[in-house]
Amino acid sequence: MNEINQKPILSRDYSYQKDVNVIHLGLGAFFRAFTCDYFQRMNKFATNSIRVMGVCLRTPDKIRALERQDGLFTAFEKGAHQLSSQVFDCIYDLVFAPDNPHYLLEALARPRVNLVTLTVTEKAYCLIPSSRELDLNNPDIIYDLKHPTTPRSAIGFLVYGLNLRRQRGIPPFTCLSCDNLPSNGKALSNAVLGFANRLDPKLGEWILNFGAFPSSMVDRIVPSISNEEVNYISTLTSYRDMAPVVHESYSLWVIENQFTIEAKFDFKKAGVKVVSDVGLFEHLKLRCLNGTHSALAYLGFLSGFKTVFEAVSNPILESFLDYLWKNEIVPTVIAPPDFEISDYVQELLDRYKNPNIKHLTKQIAMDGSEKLPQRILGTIEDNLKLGRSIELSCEVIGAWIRYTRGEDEACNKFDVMDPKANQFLEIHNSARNSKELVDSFINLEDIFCLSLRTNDVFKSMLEKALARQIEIGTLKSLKEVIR
Ligand code: CS2
Repeated sequence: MNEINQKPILSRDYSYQKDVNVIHLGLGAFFRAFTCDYFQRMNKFATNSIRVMGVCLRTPDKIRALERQDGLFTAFEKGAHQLSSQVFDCIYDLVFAPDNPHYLLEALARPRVNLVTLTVTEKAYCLIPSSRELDLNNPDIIYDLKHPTTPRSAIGFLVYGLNLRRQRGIPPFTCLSCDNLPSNGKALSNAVLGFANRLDPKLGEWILNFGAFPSSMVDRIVPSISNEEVNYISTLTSYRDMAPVVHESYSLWVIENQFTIEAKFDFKKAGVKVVSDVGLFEHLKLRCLNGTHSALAYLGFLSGFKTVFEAVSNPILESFLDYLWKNEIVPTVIAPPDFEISDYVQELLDRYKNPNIKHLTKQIAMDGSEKLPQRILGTIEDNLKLGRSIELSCEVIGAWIRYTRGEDEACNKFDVMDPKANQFLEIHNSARNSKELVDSFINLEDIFCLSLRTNDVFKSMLEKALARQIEIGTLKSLKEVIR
């Protein structure tokens, strides 16, 4: 056994209570590095005011790791020039839902639990991306409608938990989405109400009348941690942590002031902006940050850059990003009150250039079919309506189409991580040229809304970008459009 494995693991030095008041679905790195950071700050003001039950719905690894260390974990903040760490202790109970769905459903029905937060990623909302309605053909939704005691999806658990509360005369909890979806509160209520109404329209009405689904904008770059980093962290600490997270220094959380009366947490004290309308913040962040993140992911990955830092260090990609922001993205967003967009964009570039954050382009490239509508396609739609340029955005969509083939420019093959990966492969196998590829892709109704599917300018611009990238390669193609 090496020295690291012999180290003690993290543990609490007292016997702690598992009487949680917040349930969080999705124990990924983002929740632990972002949401937990705010919960920790809140707990500094009122001791243990937030006690979280952490839930995983798909894989048990994180639960097992955190169970061994009593829910504690280390958060490493990596600024461009400094490092600091903290042990977070706001998670008090842990559940792998498939192991014990009954325990989770009963927890959701506990009167003390009045807030449920979610970081489950876009696809777990089971919505049709272009219409944002519940996808009744989604296999998990089909299954969950038939299995009230053993649901699989976040939506199924929320609705059956709410149903128990209604039957027992307990008011609903607030459902707070922390995922990167536009109007994520609305998206979540669409999914929950869509499911509840199928089950029992009276339940749907009760949730609509008494429930709350605030939208929120979440912003912090949290790359997935590598084994080397986990080992490195162990060398810095006196213990072995099996679930540490790394994150940048920046963070911003804006939440719509729309909670059930029972959920009285003081988010403001922790530095959260609580506002009446989060729309402008979401729009700005999804387009300026996530839009360019996806741009760097596809364009960078195809060109052989493994991380955002490597990609943005390439002068062509950096200039491309600058033009993309200035010419196509920023003109489509409106600044929230007291917010300077140019400062945000400048700061974004600095954040991408943080050499200590190793954010893999392949991580961001995942699930493009779910991400692109809100990140890039909305920008294209808005610019088309006003007759403005869409040339640069089309380079991004062109790169995404090439990425979905599962081969980079150096002919390295990779697995495309996307719910529609098989469909993409079929298209690539049958299309004979870039025109046919574009035709088939933009006819994917779940991704491209009607106005884009039927827009000739978009189609021809995309064909041009794709054909040029295939012919001369990504970076040369970008050089042509930023001249
Ligand atoms: C990223 C986001 O993985 C991705 O798709 O674009 O997770 C991004 O890092 C965060 O939204 C930053 O706030």
